[in-house]
Amino acid sequence: MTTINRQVLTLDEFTIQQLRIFPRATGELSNLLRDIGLAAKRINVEVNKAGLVDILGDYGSINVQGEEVKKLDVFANNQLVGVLRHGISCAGVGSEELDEIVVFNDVVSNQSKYIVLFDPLDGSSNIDVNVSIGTIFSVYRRKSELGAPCRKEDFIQAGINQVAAGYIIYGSSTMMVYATRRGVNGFTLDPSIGEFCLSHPDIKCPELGKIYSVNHGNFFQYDEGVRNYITNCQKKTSETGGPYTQRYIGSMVSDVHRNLIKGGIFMYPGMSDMPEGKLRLMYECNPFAFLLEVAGGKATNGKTRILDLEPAGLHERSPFFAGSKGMMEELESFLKK
Ligand code: P6P
Repeated sequence: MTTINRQVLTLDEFTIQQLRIFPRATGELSNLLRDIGLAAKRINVEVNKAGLVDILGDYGSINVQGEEVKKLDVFANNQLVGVLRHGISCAGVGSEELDEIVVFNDVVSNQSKYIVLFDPLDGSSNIDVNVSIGTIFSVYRRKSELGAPCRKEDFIQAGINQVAAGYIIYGSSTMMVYATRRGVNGFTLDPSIGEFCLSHPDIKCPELGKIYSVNHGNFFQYDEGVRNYITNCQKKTSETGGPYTQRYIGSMVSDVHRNLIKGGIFMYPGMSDMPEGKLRLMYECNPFAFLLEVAGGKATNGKTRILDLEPAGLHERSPFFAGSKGMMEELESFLKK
């Protein structure tokens, strides 16, 4: 009797299963998430070859297929724009790579009720040292009327309005993790079948943790409350036993993913010469804040809940503190002093 492989749900099967639970759903969001998964699979192929670029030809050169080899973040951006433009669920996109929004403005796209913001390849400076990097995305329902092209105000919305948000981490394995209001689920790419398979159902961020993530190189540029909290992390044993440990990869997707799974706090504070910090509100802070809150964590700018911040533009920055609820509350007690 041959044993049949344990049946695991693929991303497609999972999103369709969710549709069966909500018969009134149009399926647009499920289609959109599958489109992002398709773009991620194509990006994954190129990211995995990154080390070979010198062999295959430098960026900007012409490869054996006669195509120009693009910088990976430009390639990733083009994959996401292309798949979403040719899908049936997205009216337009905003990208870390593009100054302005891209309005798809065709009959089908204009009828689509969603818009997507993304950082196509966050941490791409880590590629040439083979550190894990990622794609971060954020989905909103448009505010403008269906049938007309989407507009800038469809993109400038507070994070609390997000319908879905998530990331793909191109690491030792490639995972797509996304949240809707129903929960956070993680899918690991099975290269043998080329499908994302449900590997981490209903992810919850542990309420307490032992990991704190921050760039110590900027320590003396942080506010006093932040410095006092970091010093506290170095002194105290965590409630979960043992001293805190410092883990910082310098790739947001990798650092936040680890802390989501294991428990921990990630900080990119404002600094004396960059009071708003480095991370972008619309396509780095908001998606992770939404996902972490659905998973039971918290995310603030040090004063205000990230999801309550009213953005003024596509590319504004925000200080970012996020992770385990208990650790965030401990941080807040230091920031209030
Ligand atoms: P620093 C990568 O460039 C990035 O945008 C995030 O992925 C990462 O968390 C942060 O910058 C690291 O910045 O200043 O600590 O190198």
